[in-house]
Amino acid sequence: MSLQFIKVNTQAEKFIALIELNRPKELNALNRELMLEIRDTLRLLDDDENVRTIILTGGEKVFAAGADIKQMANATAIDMLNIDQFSTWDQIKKTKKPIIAAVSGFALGGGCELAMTCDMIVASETARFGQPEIRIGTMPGAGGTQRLTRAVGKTVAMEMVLSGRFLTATEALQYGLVNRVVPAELLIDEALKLAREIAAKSPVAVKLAKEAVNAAFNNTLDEGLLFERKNFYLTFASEDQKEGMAAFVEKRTPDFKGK
Ligand code: DAK
Repeated sequence: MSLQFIKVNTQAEKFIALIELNRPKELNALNRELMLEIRDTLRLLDDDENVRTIILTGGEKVFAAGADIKQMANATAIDMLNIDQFSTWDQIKKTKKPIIAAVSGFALGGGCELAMTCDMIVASETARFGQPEIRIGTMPGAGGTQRLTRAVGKTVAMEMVLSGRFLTATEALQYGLVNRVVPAELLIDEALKLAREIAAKSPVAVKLAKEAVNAAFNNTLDEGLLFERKNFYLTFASEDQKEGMAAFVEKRTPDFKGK
């Protein structure tokens, strides 16, 4: 697959794939073509048994400055409906393997939403998170009123969405939007460290556990607990569960195969 707006590296480290947004002059503005490249790449990586964890990153100055305003500026509501960009975003959400966003600089609008669609966020000290759509006469359209509110709570989300105020990395950490904040030069190392930790676990259990955590957002507690229980039972159908528990008993490191 030839890629124009992103770079993909599956060789940097065993079991880890790195996707880098690559539209630096436009501050990684998320045009439709870039989003399609992300969608298609994630589909491929999700099917690739040599990949267990995915890192999504941007540049040092900017993770992504949002959807491409120039591409959207003259669109009608019906254009937006027909283009149906949501199906592209839905594919990101459907990815079974964990995705870590490594964010440096601006993550704004669709950029913030893209980071929040990932499963975890490692941020550099320079990261800035915002939903500034209100400044250009619109509002978030890809989760900025929903995922952000669940992450940081109503009052902070309301301020960000209605005033366009950005959060610093420290604030994002304080409000629970990101997992950790590190110096910019350590961002990828830190994301790799987290990815490595996850990639060393059973890929079967990781997928089932990710699904169960996500179920907490869409279900009542009882439904979520039932979903969790079924996935827990399912791990006992895997060789990895036998290997993991045998390794514990034998006091050795488990060798998970994803079977
Ligand atoms: N789109 C297009 N071009 C952008 C851009 C963007 N979002 N952000 C920056 N650029 C371009 C600038 O126009 C400029 O291009 P040239 O003038 O050089 O041709 C170049 O990148 C450098 O930008 P600046 O000169 O502005 O750089 P500064 O360092 O001065 O400022 C900034 C950086 C990030 C603060 C500023 O560029 C900025 O405010 N950018 C816009 C941020 C923003 O409003 N983002 C929200 C966009 S709306 C949906 C999914 C998602 C969305 C909607 C629907 N569906 C699934 C349907 C999301 C919507 C949005 O994100």
